[in-house]
Amino acid sequence: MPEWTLDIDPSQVRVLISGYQSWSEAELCPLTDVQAVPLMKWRHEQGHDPAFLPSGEAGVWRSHTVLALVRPDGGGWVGAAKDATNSFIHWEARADGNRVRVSGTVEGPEVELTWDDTEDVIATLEHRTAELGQNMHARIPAPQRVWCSWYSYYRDVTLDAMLDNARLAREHKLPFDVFQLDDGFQSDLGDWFTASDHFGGHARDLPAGLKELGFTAGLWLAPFLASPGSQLFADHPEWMLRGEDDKPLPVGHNWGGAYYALDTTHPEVLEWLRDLAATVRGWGYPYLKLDFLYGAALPGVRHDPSVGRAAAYRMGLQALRDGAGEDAFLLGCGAPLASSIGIVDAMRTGPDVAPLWDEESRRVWLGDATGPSARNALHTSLSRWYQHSWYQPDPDVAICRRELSLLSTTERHAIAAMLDVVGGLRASSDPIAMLDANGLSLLRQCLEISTPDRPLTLTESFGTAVTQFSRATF
Ligand code: 9PG
Repeated sequence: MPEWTLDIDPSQVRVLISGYQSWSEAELCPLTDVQAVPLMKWRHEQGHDPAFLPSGEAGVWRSHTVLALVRPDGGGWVGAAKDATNSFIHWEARADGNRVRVSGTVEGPEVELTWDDTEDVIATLEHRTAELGQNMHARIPAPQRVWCSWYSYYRDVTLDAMLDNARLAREHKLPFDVFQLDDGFQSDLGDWFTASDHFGGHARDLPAGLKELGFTAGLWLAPFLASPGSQLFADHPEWMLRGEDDKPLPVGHNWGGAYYALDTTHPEVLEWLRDLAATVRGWGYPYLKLDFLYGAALPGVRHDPSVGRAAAYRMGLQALRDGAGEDAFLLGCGAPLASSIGIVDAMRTGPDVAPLWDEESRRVWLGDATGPSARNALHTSLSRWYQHSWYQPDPDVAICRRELSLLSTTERHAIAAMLDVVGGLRASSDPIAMLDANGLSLLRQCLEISTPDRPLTLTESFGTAVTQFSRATF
């Protein structure tokens, strides 16, 4: 395990960490602070790597893939890795008296770690993460402008609501590329081919109508999950990732209870995943939002015990890519970040946006900043600006409506500004009928792709924006 001892007073240093998956916190904090760990243990898997949780000790910070220490003059140290294809990279920085100790550990096949002493942390982090992106053959297609059903209809989405919004978007000449149906169309988690009672049709009925209106059809799936009540689980209990007790491993709590994950080292599971992606592609969905992907990467007992969990994740993701086709647009979500480079086209880079600014009780008192809120989404996506060289970042939706929202005008504009700074995908979920003239004009602004969209070299002002949005200011 490579270790470094730095002769610097820990109180003079800030640490930039990146959490494990999309929803995990990324932040710039004083090294002497405490890295929060969710008090509710059932929240651990959903926002963290349970095998590498924050320690909860003051002055100890854990990060995935990259870690940076920043002095007040902007110089400092950057830890990164040359490859993350089949390995997880765990960094830890620890205040130790008048010094700081750093360690880097590789879980999986050995890969080369880099450790730079630099005058310019931002430039070095950009350089090292770009190198990682190149080594893993990052896919960085044109950014898409997406209407997504989740943040207004949630699980009650209907076929009619999708088509009504698409029609109105066309009438108002809103420049969306994709209309994406989210969670709620399917009968159960894992039972993607049968419709829910309320959807009012079948997911395969939607793409033709969208195409007529000039939009690409997008579909949400949580392809690695199965609920205990699903037909998928009843038919194939042997496909599940298991715990040491040989029972299917609960990998989170949502949809009213616990759910399981597929074991992506099982050849039949890989075949199922290829078939799933190919089938929905055949329905007319070339854009897929692949969610809750972390499930396949959790520690557990697998069909093929010789495959590490990072490699197991990658096999599952590759099967989806193979089924969807090279030209499909894949958006990762709830996904181990570096492990997805080269397979996904875009990645949700923060927790969900919500029509409220902050949920302080959960973030501060329960130690869980992975929950949905505009503040958590902004904060984390901004702290991951360098992931531009890994895929198109998706900082999640703008919220331009005034109805069904607790956001103030300033807060709505803060989200719009963040989307412009982060770049990548531009998305909205507002029912178009709810937007007045101001709402429509803000939405148009949010859908505008700035030129150049991706800051190839960071300007000073961008660095300042990241710093301003750091925890100290919030
Ligand atoms: C659909 C949603 C939307 C959304 C995704 C994801 O930790 N959690 O319990 C948790 C639940 C839902 C969630 C994220 C975390 O949202 O990010 O855009 O697709 O699923 O269910």
